[in-house]
Amino acid sequence: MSSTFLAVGNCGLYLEQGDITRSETDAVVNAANSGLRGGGGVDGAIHRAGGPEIMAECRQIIRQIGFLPPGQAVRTGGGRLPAQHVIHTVGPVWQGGHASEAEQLASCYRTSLDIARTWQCRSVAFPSISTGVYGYPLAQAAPVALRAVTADLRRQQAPDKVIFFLFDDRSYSAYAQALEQLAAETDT
Ligand code: AR6
Repeated sequence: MSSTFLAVGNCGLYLEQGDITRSETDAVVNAANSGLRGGGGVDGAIHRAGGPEIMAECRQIIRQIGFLPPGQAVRTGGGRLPAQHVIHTVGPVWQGGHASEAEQLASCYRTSLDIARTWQCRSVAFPSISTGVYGYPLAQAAPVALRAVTADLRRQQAPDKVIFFLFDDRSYSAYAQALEQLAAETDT
């Protein structure tokens, strides 16, 4: 287990390798689909670990809003997860990079952090949104994700702690490299 850290004002951004369902942050973010139907990857893991209450709330939300567009986010309770809140966001499906994928991906992180602040979360865990089933290349997604979060933390100075839970070595390395690059730019 290795970890990496960047201070952003009074807030801290951390990279950890591991399973987000074990995160003890106030909120965890789910890489969902527009129907909030559950699925594979991190979405499947969150629903399995959190139990049926989360899906029941998702169904209720979809009855109200129809579908959740890419870049947007909604909140449910955490069910049996250690986290009290799950923030479900829909990443873009990679289509080659010219279909506003980067803007939509950045928006996932910003809108999720907005919701976390609304619920007074002091700590939030993110997965690497869109880089699994949705096919967003890791080397391109990592800097978009880290820049979106650091810019937002710099403006808002909350939540205190944001952790990226990277599931595998490849994801962890891509984010560690992107964070190093960002830290170097911030220093200069
Ligand atoms: N903890 C942290 N990260 C995880 C975990 C976990 N337990 N499990 C997988 N990952 P994906 P997407 C990583 O496919 O690309 C679903 O079916 C995974 O290794 O979960 O946004 C939804 O229902 C990868 O690095 O999300 C949607 O239909 C990252 O999480 C669709 O997939 C994201 O991979 C969303 O696709």
